[in-house]
Amino acid sequence: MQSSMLTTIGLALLVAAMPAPAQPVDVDAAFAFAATQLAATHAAVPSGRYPQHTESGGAWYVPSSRAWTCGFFPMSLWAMYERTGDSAWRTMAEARTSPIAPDRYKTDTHDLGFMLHTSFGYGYTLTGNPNYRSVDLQAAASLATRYNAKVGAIKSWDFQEPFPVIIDNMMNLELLFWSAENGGPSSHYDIARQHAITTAREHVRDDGSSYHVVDFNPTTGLPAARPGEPDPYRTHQGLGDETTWARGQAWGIYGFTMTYRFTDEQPFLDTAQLMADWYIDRLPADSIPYWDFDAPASPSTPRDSSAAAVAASALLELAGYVDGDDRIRYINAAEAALASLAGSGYLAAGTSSDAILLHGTYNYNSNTGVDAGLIWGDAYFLEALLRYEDLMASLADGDADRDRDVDLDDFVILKRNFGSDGWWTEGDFDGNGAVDLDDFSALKRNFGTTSVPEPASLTLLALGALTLRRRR
Ligand SMILES: [Ca+2]
Ligand SMILES: [Ca+2]
Repeated sequence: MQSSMLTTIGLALLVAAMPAPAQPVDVDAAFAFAATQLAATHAAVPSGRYPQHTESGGAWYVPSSRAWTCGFFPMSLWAMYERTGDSAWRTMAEARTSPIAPDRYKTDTHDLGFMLHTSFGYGYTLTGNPNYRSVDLQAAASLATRYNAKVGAIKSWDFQEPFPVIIDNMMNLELLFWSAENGGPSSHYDIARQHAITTAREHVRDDGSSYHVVDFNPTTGLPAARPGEPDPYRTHQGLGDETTWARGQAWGIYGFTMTYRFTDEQPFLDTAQLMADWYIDRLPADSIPYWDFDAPASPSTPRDSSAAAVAASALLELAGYVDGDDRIRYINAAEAALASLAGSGYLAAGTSSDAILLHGTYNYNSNTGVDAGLIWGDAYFLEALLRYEDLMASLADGDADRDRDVDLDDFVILKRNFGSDGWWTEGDFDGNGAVDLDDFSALKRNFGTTSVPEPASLTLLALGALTLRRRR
């Protein structure tokens, strides 16, 4: 009787002593919540309507498929299909993709990548459906009609004439690069590349921050103030002409990283890193930017969680193109943002919001979707989570700092945390929540896969192993 009571107390103590999940981002929980929200949205929103931003009370505002945001709901559904392979998600994604098809002939917007490459393009990647490819190629052809060779850029908007180019436009280049590789004309590659060159030159400031809008004279091709504006370098959705609108900065990081993916040209990588470093250095403690980097840092200033989601996804791709401390910095920054987004402060779980994420800012200046759920924030959050899972799965056991080498730096990390609770970046490579001898064995097995072998380190490792044994 007494002994069984002791056992019960012992078990209770054991349970109480169990550490909270040590991993910074609970990817499974985030996807489980996303599944609930997306299925509910699919059930509630009529065919041909698309969630864009949440209104007061948390319900989606649902414009038609003519809205620039129509591609992000199918993108979210395709992301669920990519992760699960569940045909139910594919059926939902297909149902939300097909009504967008007529938009492939639109030539009055630069947003064709946002509308069709997220839906038809992503669907083509996952299913190989040849009709999807045809639709996406036509969208690329329509987008290319907006290119002006004098300016060296695609015209972004048909309002605010004569020729505005916005940093967001970088995102739509992926459609053109993809087209050139998938049966479209090679000129699509040249157009996208030249647009990126022009944007790097005109929109990105020397310190890595960015202008939202630059106006051009379509005849001379030079930056020129439009009627009623003092300067061609200005903002539309930001706080001021000389400030940095948070989402614009995120679109830029993503756009130049993606452009490097297709071109392999160092200046695009340099631009992506310049913008990324500027962004990371100026984030608040929770890694979610205020809607504009020059907005006052105060509890009442709206954040833009969607900028954080876009940037996190971009930083995870960028980390794949660099080494050493740069790679570690980008992974850590993306992870910190995802930890906040997937945490109780930003995930909409337990609220009345129809979205996955809270606290986005669509357009502060027009008071549209301020402190709201934003469908593109949700979509890029899921993309970032998928990239984060891929990254973690790609690491060799022992690579605690995630720089692709298993070397002395990793051993020092493991040694510091040996015998403690932890997760990967503390040295828990087998995921049992403890940094222990099994993890040390895994590190030892892969030790020296470093590209620059350090002869002395193996001796140090042996010494370290002795220390570890003594501590046990
Ligand atoms: Ca390492
Ligand atoms: Ca372990």
